[in-house]
Amino acid sequence: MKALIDGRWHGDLDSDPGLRARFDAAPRQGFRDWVRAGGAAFPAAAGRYHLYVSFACPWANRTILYRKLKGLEDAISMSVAHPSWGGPEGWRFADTELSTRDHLECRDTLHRVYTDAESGFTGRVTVPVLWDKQTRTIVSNESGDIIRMLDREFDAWGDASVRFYPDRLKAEIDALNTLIVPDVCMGVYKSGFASSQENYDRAVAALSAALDELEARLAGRDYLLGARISEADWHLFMTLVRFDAVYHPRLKCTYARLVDYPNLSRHTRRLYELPGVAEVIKLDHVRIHYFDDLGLGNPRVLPAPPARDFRDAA
Ligand SMILES: N[C@@H](CCC(=O)N[C@@H](CS)C(=O)NCC(=O)O)C(=O)O
Repeated sequence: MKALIDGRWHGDLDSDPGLRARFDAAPRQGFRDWVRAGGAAFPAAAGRYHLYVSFACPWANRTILYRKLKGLEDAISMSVAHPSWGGPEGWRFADTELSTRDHLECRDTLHRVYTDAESGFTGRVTVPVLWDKQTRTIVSNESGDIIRMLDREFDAWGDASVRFYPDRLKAEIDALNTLIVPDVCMGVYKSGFASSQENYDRAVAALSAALDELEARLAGRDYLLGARISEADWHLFMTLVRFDAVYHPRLKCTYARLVDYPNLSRHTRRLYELPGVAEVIKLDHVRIHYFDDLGLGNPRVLPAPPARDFRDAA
């Protein structure tokens, strides 16, 4: 694990059990402020906010996607970290084919962005980050909050007709998210990072039960709510578009592949083909990231066998 403790960067916490214990005991810090149209602390504005992202990360990728679909590329600037996170510095910025420099302050690592915002920060250094150029701080490092800000707070500069979390559908979307986020979006990580066979078996069972339920729900429907695309579709999409490339082979989600689910495959393809979407999905970044050193220290956890065996009819 890599993290900041009291503002000091540690590129390999697990090599020092004392430090790791200190980190585990420390209260977690994070940034959960909110940009609001007409707000006082962080008012929505064009040119004021900046995203630090990685195309490899599904959470950051959602913010990149919303920025694109809401037409906010001119209003909110963006720097892209290199997909290879496994080195001693974690997320890094540089002008390369796969990354950009930090356009704002030429910092070469994301951990410097965090300590510039909070010099004594303790916590993991994650993408995405929404940075406020005016107060030189991080507004939020929680993608679920950031996409909702982009969805409605920047309408003066973006496409107000695009809305993925409308008031009248919030309850239905929240109910779907309650299944999709913990069992699918997080489920692939719970599977891949499980440190015991028991935890792995539980994660992979919950994941496949959720996928079966969503497959059934999508029978005869274009999107999870019917004809209208919502936030829940994008949560699901960001995981499924990576599924066969990395989650199946690398995070031991081996029970079935996306292509084994006709409705989920159709749903993923339908979203992928919408204008603007394919441009922000970069499977080369995704593959580099997930086959990099992610600290998957569980070689003894045995992946599930495929659900479909050779006796199944073709
Ligand atoms: N709560 C965060 C989680 C983001 C997250 O886990 N990002 C991963 C990449 S997929 C990361 O930056 N991990 C680095 C680390 O944990 O040290 C969000 O949804 O925004």
